[in-house]
Amino acid sequence: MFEHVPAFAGDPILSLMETYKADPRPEKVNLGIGIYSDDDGRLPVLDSVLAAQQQAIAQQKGKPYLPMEGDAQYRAEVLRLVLGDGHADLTSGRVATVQTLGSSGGLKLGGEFIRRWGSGRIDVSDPTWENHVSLFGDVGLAIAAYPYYDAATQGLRFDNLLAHMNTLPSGAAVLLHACCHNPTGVDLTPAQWDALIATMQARGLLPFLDMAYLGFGDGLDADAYAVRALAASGMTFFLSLSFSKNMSVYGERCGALMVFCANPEEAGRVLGQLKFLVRTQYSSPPLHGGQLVAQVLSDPALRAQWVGELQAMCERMQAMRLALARELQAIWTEDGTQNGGGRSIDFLLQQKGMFSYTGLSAGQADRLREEFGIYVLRSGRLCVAGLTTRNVAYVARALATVWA
Ligand code: PLP
Ligand code: TYF
Repeated sequence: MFEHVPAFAGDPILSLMETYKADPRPEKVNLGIGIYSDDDGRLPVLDSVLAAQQQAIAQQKGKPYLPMEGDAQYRAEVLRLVLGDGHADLTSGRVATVQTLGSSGGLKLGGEFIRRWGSGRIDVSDPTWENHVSLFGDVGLAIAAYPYYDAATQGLRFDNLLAHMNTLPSGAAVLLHACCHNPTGVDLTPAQWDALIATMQARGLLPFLDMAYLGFGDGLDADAYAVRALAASGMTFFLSLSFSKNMSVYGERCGALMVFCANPEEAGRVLGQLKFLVRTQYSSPPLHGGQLVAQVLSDPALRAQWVGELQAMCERMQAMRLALARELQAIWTEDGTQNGGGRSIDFLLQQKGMFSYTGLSAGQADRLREEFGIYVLRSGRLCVAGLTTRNVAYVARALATVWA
């Protein structure tokens, strides 16, 4: 019956993870997938999340279905997190919020809404997270790329980006990474966000923010700059949020889709259509993870504990960026090539979030994997959160070798 079904080629990132798992070499290092591990190479359960879990078990209230749109407290808390206490849009009623299965779920739901009720087109950054293209393409949106990363300067092609916005038809959606751009780690400055928002507003575009790394850049408030600036502009926009990384709850599938509408009446209709999409796909989100997130965010003591743990994760990633840069410098000093023959590693310290976009070619990434058991994406994306005090010197040595 299914002779005609083609084989799935596999997701490039998840397939690399499988290859890593099957690799028998004890010295192997996983810098492919975007997962934070501690200095012992383990995936942490945050103490704040564990405390919330213990409370949830102690107060066991049964396992009812959640509403289609998710838990009310969870939805209120995610909005308070991204907007900050006291923000007018916490009570304006113009935001339609749905608890989703991670940001992946929020992107898919938002993408489907845009196909049905929006322009049917979305532009994504060049480059972007590979799954943006698969996911929006599968929904049936027309996808194009806007200029973003400049390999020559390891910075942003901001003028080209703005110029591209001015070519888009009114209503076109634009996927933007709210902070800690995946894969490049190159973000807009607040002034650039302001200019971009003004351009998108003048053009009548629909911004769609993807926020998978809130708190992994410059802190919770600074990382929310784009959301708050868009909210202040009064524009209609989408925001898909993830707690996978910043609460280390990957498999719990905790996210949210927020649609900032023109007014409460419109938000009510948008929420209704989102609920229809949810009802016809999975009916309601899972209970457990969202309970933990809502508890951490609403209990002041747990929230403070979480903020501290988030900061510690950031400090560890920063320390690993620095350690890798120092190890490379030491190797290059020792072999007399001075900066690896003019190769700048400033990017290691400048790029934000979990990833470093190294400039490694696909062939060099293959060599790292084959010769050293070091797994990075073939785009050259390296997850700094997989570096540890134990493996960083080994990784530096391997990088220097494939770069030589
Ligand atoms: N968006 C971006 C840019 C990501 O990097 C990721 C995860 O790596 C996601 C969305 C999806 O994360 P999740 O579905 O776990 O929330
Ligand atoms: O490393 C990345 O960019 C992601 C990670 O269900 C990921 O692709 C893996 C599984 C998943 C969501 C995101």
